[in-house]
Amino acid sequence: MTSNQALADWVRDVAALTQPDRIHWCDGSQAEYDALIADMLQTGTLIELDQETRPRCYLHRSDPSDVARTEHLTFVCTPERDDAGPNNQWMDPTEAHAKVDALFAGAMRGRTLYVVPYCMGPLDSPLARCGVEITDSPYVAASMRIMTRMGRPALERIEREGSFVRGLHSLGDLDPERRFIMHFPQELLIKSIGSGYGGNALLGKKCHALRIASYQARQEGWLAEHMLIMGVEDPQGRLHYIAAAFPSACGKTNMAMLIPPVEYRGWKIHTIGDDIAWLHVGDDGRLWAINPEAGFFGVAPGTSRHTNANAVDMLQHDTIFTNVAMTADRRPWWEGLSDETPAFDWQGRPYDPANGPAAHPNSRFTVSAKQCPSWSPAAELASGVPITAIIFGGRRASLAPLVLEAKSWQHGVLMGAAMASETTAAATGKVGVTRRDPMAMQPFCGYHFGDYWAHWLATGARLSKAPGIYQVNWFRRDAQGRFLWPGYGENLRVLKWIIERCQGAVDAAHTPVGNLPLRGGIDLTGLDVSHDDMRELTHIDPQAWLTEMDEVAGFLHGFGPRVPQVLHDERERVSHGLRNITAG
Ligand code: SAT
Ligand code: MN
Repeated sequence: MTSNQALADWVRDVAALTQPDRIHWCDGSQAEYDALIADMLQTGTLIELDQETRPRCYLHRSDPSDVARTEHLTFVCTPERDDAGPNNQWMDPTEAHAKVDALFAGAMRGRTLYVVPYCMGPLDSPLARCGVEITDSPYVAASMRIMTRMGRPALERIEREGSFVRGLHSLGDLDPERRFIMHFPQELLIKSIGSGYGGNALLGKKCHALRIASYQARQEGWLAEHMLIMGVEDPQGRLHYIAAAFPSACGKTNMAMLIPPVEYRGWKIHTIGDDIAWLHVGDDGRLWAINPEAGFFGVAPGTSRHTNANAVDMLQHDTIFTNVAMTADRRPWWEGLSDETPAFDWQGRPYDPANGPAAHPNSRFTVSAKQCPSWSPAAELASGVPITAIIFGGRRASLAPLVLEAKSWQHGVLMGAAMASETTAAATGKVGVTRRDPMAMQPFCGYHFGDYWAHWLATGARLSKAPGIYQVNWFRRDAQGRFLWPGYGENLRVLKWIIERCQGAVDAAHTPVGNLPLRGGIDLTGLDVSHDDMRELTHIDPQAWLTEMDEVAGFLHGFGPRVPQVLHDERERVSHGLRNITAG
């Protein structure tokens, strides 16, 4: 099956523990994918959508208790508790292995064990890394073919290089009481049981490409981040690549494939990735990024011709939908798509508004990135793409302005560390609660945040041409709860300002919390945003920010002595400046 003895031994040992009926080594071929689909249609794991209008589109309905990431069941298991940090749930590795291995024992009886070799990043890229996921879920095996470079070529690279991240996954009995997502960074190992949901089960994604990779990246001198990557081409044909971090379900997919407003003729968006960026310091002193993924696992609700026409186009064929609703003629449907009324909700019940939304708020589509009309072949470049600007964003009804520019790399790291956002349906738990989510990595950083911020600072010090760092907020509301900014394609107006700032082409208003657009700095041509709203969006309230900075101080101190002093100093600089304003 493989010339890699470690892999062969591991598969043998796992099979001895889990007792599958069959073992299948995935080659990643179309025939294999078709067979997986046929099998799932037969067992009811997939439902066929209307093949006439939606060729090769299928619907998967997950267990109703298994619809989002379960952060409270996710652990980082390092020998030293402090290495996982207060930002992770920790379990002693020996205890964690014993606990999950007991659940894995016999878990695959009656099922097929799929060996899924995959590569995160272009197959020929030195920045890419390989992994092997063992799973008993054909839905996971098929989804991994969409989301990663899966199959033979990945196995060949593993056989050449010898190293790979191991991920063991079983649906188990889907009981939330027996669900664990365990990470063993030192062993480059993941064990996940009891969930078939994307972020818990497609182990190449959050488990490998963020939690394990962030740990590996620190050791090897790079960064694994929860960021989209997009190219913005201006009418002069100049291409500027942007990496932007937002928490789950805050619009990364929409932004990555943004459609320029009509006034922006000549501007073009090049989509590289919508969720994860691996960032490396290049020999030229610039920061270079690859998207380790090959597909999108995007949030369906709210996606429409108006908000994201590129996504609607790419979802017309060859897509697996999870937990969306269905119309009477078997087309996928979700809230915000159209004013039609669906026939069936996400659980397959006849649609009744009394049961809540028709599509689950965290319902998803899984689709190859190449199907996106704005997908860029630069996503396949072994070198990655050079980054002009880094953006941190959150969902905040108040306080945070539309855009803010960091004064330096250190200040930008503080900005990222201090990010806060309202929680979304992407994780189980209450929605709409504002929580700190540093660099949008709260659920995904595989080690202590104090060490992580120190690593960010050290990375910046190696960049002679560091990207500018910005903070954005598309979700600001007025006292009545109305959004002040239209968002979606109009966000290009903010990106234009950011690019102009990076080129030194426009001035800004300097404040202690960062630099803001001057009046007229954000182009509003053709846009229905009043000057009062724009002032509100590009203005900071020093008193409220002083309170915010006090909270940030407390938050940083909560991470103890591993937090770099530079961050405390930077925070004090901001607070001091704000005190001068409020006193004056
Ligand atoms: O479920 S995933 O973790 O893959 C998506 C997300 O929450 O960002
Ligand atoms: Mn994400």
